[in-house]
Amino acid sequence: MKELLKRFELEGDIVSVEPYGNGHINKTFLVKTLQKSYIFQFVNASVFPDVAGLMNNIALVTKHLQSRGVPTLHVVPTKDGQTYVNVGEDFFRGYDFIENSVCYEKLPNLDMVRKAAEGFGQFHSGLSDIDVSKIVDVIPDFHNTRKRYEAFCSIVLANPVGRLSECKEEVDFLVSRQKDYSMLVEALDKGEIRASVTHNDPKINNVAFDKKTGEVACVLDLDTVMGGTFLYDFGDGLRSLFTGDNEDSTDLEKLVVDLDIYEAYLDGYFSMMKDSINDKEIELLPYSILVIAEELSLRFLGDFLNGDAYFHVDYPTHNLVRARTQIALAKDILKHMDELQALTKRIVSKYGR
Ligand code: ADP
Ligand code: GN1
Ligand code: MG
Repeated sequence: MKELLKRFELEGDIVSVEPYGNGHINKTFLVKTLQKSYIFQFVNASVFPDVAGLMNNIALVTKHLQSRGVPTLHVVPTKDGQTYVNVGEDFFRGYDFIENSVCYEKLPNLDMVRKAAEGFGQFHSGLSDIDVSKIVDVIPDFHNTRKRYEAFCSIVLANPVGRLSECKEEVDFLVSRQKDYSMLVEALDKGEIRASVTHNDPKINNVAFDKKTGEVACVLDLDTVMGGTFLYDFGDGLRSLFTGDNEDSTDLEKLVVDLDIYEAYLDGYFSMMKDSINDKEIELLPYSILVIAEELSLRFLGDFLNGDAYFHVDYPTHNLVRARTQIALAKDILKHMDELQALTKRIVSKYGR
């Protein structure tokens, strides 16, 4: 790793390199020199084959956000002016560490929930006038839930590693919810909801907070930024807040929809985006959490059935456990849907909608 790091423009001599964070795709390291800290990552090229397109997206997005006064990541250039180096099949790139920042798996209070939502609102409004035609689809159909379902069905039918018998009940549930999978995709195709440049992986641990002030320092993890609907981001932010630090837990009783978190998140997001959300989008806000929880269930269970080819796993049933968590959450969202809808109406009416 020290040899690789020598190829980047770093300030000062390296004093330490240690593993950092707990993402499911990249391998992340905190690199410290005498002067500064950096985040370096091996990015999985089988997940992100178009490295040049991905890094170009990040360059465009960070430049655009800076020009709009929105704090964002800074890529560390290599000594020959590139944004990454190839390492075997994968690639390696770095960012300045956001100084005095901290990321949470679970937010300590509702005020920070609201702030995280404002941060995503600011991120979306900062990107609202970026030239979409220049942004590459790094993972085509990443949030096309209908296509995710088709891929899932193919894996179920093929049962390539013989695990189907371990998850019949979960498969039946996901098949029974088929009508949900077209909800957002169809509205987007029909133009009922707007297409825009979105984050696509807005888990709560992808928001850096300032350690001292508790304010949002910046939105991280920009690999999946591409065209879509903000509704998948809205739903995924809440999904990750509801699962909290339990995405890998077997304690499904803890997985409940928290209406206070929903209220704080929606209020924070709406306060930033109230003038650019249409009526159909408002109607779909609570459903977006259901759809993303189901989509992620399809992805985790599909990966389990496919022999864990995509997500990093620590033990053989890890993806099954993750799928069960998302299914439990989807069921709880269904149970609370009327309350979520009523709450949505109440909150948006505060803003004259
Ligand atoms: P992954 O795609 O694997 O989730 P991330 O880019 O989200 O990778 O990085 C993993 C973790 O590293 C984040 O959750 C965050 O805690 C930390 N991190 C990433 N980039 C930075 C940065 N520039 N400054 C501070 N912390 C960071
Ligand atoms: C992955 O890399 P990470 O952990 O931020 C995944 C997301 C999932 C998430 C579930 C590129 O995100 O789509 O929602 O796991 N990222 C990719 O925890 O597939
Ligand atoms: Mg991340």
